[in-house]
Amino acid sequence: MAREQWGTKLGFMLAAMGSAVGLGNIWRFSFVAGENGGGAFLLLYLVFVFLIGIPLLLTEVSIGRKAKSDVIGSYKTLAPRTPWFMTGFFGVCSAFLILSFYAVVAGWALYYFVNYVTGNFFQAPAEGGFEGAFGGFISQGWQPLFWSALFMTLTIIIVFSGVKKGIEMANKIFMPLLALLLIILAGFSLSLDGAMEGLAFLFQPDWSALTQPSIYIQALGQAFFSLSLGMGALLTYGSYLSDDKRLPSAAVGIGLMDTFFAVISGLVIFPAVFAFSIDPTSGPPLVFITLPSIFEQMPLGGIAGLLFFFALSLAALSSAISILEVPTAYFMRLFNWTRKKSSVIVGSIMFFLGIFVSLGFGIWADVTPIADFNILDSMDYIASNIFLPLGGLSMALFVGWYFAKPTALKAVDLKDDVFGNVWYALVKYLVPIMIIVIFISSIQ
Ligand code: VAL
Repeated sequence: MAREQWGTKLGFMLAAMGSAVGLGNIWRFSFVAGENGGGAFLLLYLVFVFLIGIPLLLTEVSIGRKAKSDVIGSYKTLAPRTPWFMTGFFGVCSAFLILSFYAVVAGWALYYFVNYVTGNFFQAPAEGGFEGAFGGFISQGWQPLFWSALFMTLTIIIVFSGVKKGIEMANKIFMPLLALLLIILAGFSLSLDGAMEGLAFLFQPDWSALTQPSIYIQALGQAFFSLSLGMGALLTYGSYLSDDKRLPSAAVGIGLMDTFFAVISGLVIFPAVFAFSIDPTSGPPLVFITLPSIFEQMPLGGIAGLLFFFALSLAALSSAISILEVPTAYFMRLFNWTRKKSSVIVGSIMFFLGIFVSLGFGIWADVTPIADFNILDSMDYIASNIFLPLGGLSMALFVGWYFAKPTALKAVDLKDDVFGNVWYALVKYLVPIMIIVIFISSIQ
């Protein structure tokens, strides 16, 4: 069977941006930044995106394009009879962990969307406000599971239809819509009383936060998560790309777009967080409490909320399909399964794992696998802060040290000039050193 391919480079770009821009930029970025001091976190995050993220993004896509195989098969093709294929296992494991909780949170977004359709959330519930409404919803057994199942079903259907067309099209419309809505929301949020405090929180780094080792690993994990890096999604998407498409501009474009969405969501969330006296360290529920409070105050806020949660659900969907694609492609090759069989089995396993995540907000709220982290936070920590960076480290070592320099440069479409040499030096030396240092210091 001929390997599937993207129609055009634009198609690939849109799919890769669709993968990158998702709950990570809005939901995860806000609460991780909120928990890690705001400004100092943002600064570190930006440094990591540019020095580590974008160079590795280019690297990851190029490995897939060169090998034309799944995340494990690619390393086996490029480095036969060596242990480099283990790099791919980090990707597959991360994909399983991440989509399991991602689908739960995306289910929350769907639930919010529907509550805006019915008008339920136009106004805060008299008792407990949005905080109470959200807490009440996620702590139930069946309700959140239903929404998560619905989201996972949609994801599976798109992946097994093999139609990137549909999602390419949807992204073309909804990414600009999401961007537009975020810009309007940021404008509104900034006009609230007390907004300046939020701006200061986000843009005036409290330098003392930098003495905390955990902020480095958190910022690194966020850069990987948000760029869809190290989970094999970009590698797998790259494998559907023909050799004549140039990569460097695509990688920079994807990285910049993703960063734009993160910064603009910061501008929406933090002014409002301070204006409504919400605790910035509220963790994963943060945006689900803050956003409805903004919409409630805004003229035509109900409509804005409806559009926003619709666009957010779609952004989550275009990210989720890229994660599901990773093990789906791997099992298709490994067991000779059809696309349909592979995606249904993998997706169902992930949904099953997600049940634990969801119940971690209800009857298993006191289950804390790591430190005082609940089930979602624990899975997220292992995947985002450990597996993704380790996969990235291994990938950098592979291209920097296993490949000869001309091979590495050719793989990413760079020449032996300034750009080529900067990229090469980053991937060969700086990226591995930075990741190792951050790891060691975070363990201490
Ligand atoms: N990068 C996406 C996001 O930020 C997913 C694939 C993790 O939501």
